[in-house]
Amino acid sequence: MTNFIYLLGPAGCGKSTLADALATQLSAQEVNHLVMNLDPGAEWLPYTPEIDIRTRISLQEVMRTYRLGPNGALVVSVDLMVDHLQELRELVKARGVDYVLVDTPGQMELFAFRETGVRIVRGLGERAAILFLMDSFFARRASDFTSMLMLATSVYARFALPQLNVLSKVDMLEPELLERAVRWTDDYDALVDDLLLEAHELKREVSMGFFEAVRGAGFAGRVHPVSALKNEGMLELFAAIQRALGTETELDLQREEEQY
Ligand SMILES: Nc1nc2c(ncn2[C@@H]2O[C@H](COP(=O)(O)OP(=O)(O)O)[C@@H](O)[C@H]2O)c(=O)[nH]1
Ligand SMILES: [Mg+2]
Repeated sequence: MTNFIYLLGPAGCGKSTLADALATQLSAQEVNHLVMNLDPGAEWLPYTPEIDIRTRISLQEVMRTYRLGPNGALVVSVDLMVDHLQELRELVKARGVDYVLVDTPGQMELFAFRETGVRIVRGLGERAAILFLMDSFFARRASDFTSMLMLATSVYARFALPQLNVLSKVDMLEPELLERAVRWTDDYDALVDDLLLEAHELKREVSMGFFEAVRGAGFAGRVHPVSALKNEGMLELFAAIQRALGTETELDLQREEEQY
């Protein structure tokens, strides 16, 4: 059965770059996969998608037809994707791959917070997981990090699928800050301690509210640090994906054991 892995996260958090790096990892492990681009507005991609929504929906054409600017046209383009669902499903089926890496629109709200996203995810196949990317830029301050966890939680609430939170671009983060961010998700007390140190009172209060919501939802778990640029953390991330989907094989388990 085909497993769909959706890469989701705010604009510029590194979805497309990670899709490329993860695809390289799967090739190295000889895992049968393909990459699908569902961003109709992508001007350039770091990989060549086997299935590409841009060959079916043209942003320029939508702008002309509906007399819209680029932002409005993007909203319409994403909504139009639903009409291509059947076709996408057949394309995937014909390829018979084990994994489909799905790159989603640069602006996550178009996909994550519109009905279209949920319909596409439900319609493509039931074996699916979400990678929610949090840019390392937001791991510099406990309040920013908590806001990202809140966003991750709201995505989780919408899709209700196995979800891994990925800390992207860790090559941009000093080792001690990376360690601290991972600790925040291992031990929420550490996160609360740092939240309480925030100078801005209103921010502190709002962040504590977010934190309670995140803890209440109870899914967030440990962040998975990666650098798509430096190809770091890919093996571990794929192992975590397999665990989340329950698709790990004996060989994978062996490989993981060798890692430690
Ligand atoms: N330093 C660093 N930059 C990255 C990494 N991944 C992506 N980027 C950069 O972040 C920017 C946005 O990446 P992109 O994959 O297009 O983000 P998307 O909008 O989420 O698809 C690009 O300039 C990438 O080169 C990474 O692991 N490390
Ligand atoms: Mg992208």
